[in-house]
Amino acid sequence: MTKPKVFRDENLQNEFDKNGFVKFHMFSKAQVKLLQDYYLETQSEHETVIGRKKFHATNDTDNAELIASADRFIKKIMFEEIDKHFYNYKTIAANYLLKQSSEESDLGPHQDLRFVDEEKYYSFNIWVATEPTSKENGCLRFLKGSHRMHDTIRPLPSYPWKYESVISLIPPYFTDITTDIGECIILNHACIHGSYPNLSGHTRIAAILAMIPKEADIYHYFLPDGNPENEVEKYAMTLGDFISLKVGYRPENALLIDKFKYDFSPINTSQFKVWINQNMSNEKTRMDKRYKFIRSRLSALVKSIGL
Ligand SMILES: O=C(O)CCC(=O)C(=O)O
Repeated sequence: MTKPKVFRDENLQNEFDKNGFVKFHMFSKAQVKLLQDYYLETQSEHETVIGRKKFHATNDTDNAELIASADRFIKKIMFEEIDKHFYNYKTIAANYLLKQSSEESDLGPHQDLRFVDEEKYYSFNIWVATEPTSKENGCLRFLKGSHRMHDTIRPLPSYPWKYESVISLIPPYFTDITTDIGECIILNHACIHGSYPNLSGHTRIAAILAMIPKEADIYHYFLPDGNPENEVEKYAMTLGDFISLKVGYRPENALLIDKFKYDFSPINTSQFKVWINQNMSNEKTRMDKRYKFIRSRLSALVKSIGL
């Protein structure tokens, strides 16, 4: 089934549909500076969580006033540009994402929460950093096309992740996406992605805005703890419900519209390898060549020292 389009530029839409992410220039230096200044003004309120998290978001603070005000500010700046690039969309919530300079700020392979019926729609983030990003300060990395691998429900507060069983096999197939000032990455929440640890010596700041196609309904999936049958609760959400949502708790005022048992069984290694072979021939060839190169260098080294 064809999913509704949201990009005005057909090439960007096609790349996003194929890979699960796309990068392009969207913001001016002045807009990026405003996003940075707002963060710096609210830094101490954001950093109340850094004792326990080196990668953190505005939402993690549980400070309803800060969450609402950051949401308004990021949207104000992003709305100056969004309609030039997108149509037929609606927005969910905006947040800052902060990577403290620490080995512990690494973000391993994951998918984001699910907000819509993904058989018909998709949800995505506009992600923009306030400085150029690279491997050194924690740029994003993607498993190209992985949003099309399997249907997955990704509820809160936690769930058995379908790809946990193959998580260590994923990073070699990641594609790193660096960005310049003003470039944004549009990422499908179902695409497997991660980011490097930030080792730059200062905090990497990014702002995100979550969006969905206009006709999609917004849901929140909740998997209560101590629930061996994995019965998922599905809530119809308003934007206000998201702003007041406390991580780990049911939404307070949203309507429960469905309860269903879901099969969270993990993918196995051979299924993953089949998918990689079918979908990532370029990356696989690159890895095979690298492996052969390293093997030949090692054997030359062994010969040269007469072992
Ligand atoms: O900002 C990052 O380093 C990671 C972003 C991310 O995982 C996300 O937006 O879902």
